[in-house]
Amino acid sequence: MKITSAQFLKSAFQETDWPQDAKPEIAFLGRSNVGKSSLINSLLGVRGLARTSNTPGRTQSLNFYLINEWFRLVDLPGYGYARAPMAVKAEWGIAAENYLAKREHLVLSIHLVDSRHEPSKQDLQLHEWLKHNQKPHLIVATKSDKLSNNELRKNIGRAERAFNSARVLVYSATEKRGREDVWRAIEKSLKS
Ligand SMILES: Nc1nc2c(ncn2[C@@H]2O[C@H](COP(=O)(O)OP(=O)(O)OP(=O)(O)O)[C@@H](O)[C@H]2O)c(=O)[nH]1
Ligand SMILES: [Mg+2]
Repeated sequence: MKITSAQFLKSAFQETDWPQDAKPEIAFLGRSNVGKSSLINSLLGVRGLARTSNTPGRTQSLNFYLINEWFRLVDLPGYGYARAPMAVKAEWGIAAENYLAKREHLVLSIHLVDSRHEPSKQDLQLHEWLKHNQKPHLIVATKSDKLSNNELRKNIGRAERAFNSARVLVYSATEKRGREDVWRAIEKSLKS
């Protein structure tokens, strides 16, 4: 994919703020701090378009990015940040679930998991939900640069088993590893 334009459109805190036209959307989801915003930036080849931080739970709203005036990337709030207040936790969940359940022109959900850790209960639940609701999805294991080849192979195998043999794609935002694979999946979803 050749990126000719990439722009931040808006942060949506509620459904009425979602963009209204029917451009196709690709959503990025996964636990807080897993690397959603970093993956978006590395895909686009820009720094700082999607805000990243060392403070988990930074992305609390749905953030929409318009690419090539054609489709949108959507950075969803992360789940599973243990130290968030209950009310905030509930709100994150509702905003993201509502979007996933309702958005008609959502063509692909990219589910990020940390390559270093075993998939959490919430990771498995989300995967089951996507499958059950027949949402086209892709599992991507982030931060692969933090592991040795051996550890990586072991952990990817473990994740694939946990996700019932679904393919888990290896990614690193810092090394741009996996970038072509993710773009290929996005392009395919835009064509179908
Ligand atoms: N080494 C390495 N660090 C990464 C990678 N991806 C993300 N990080 C780091 O992980 C931290 C969290 O990344 P973010 O992209 O902000 O994560 P997020 O999922 O958007 O987090 P929330 O918005 O809080 O849900 C940052 O310090 C990133 O620099 C990667 O592929 N390799
Ligand atoms: Mg983020």
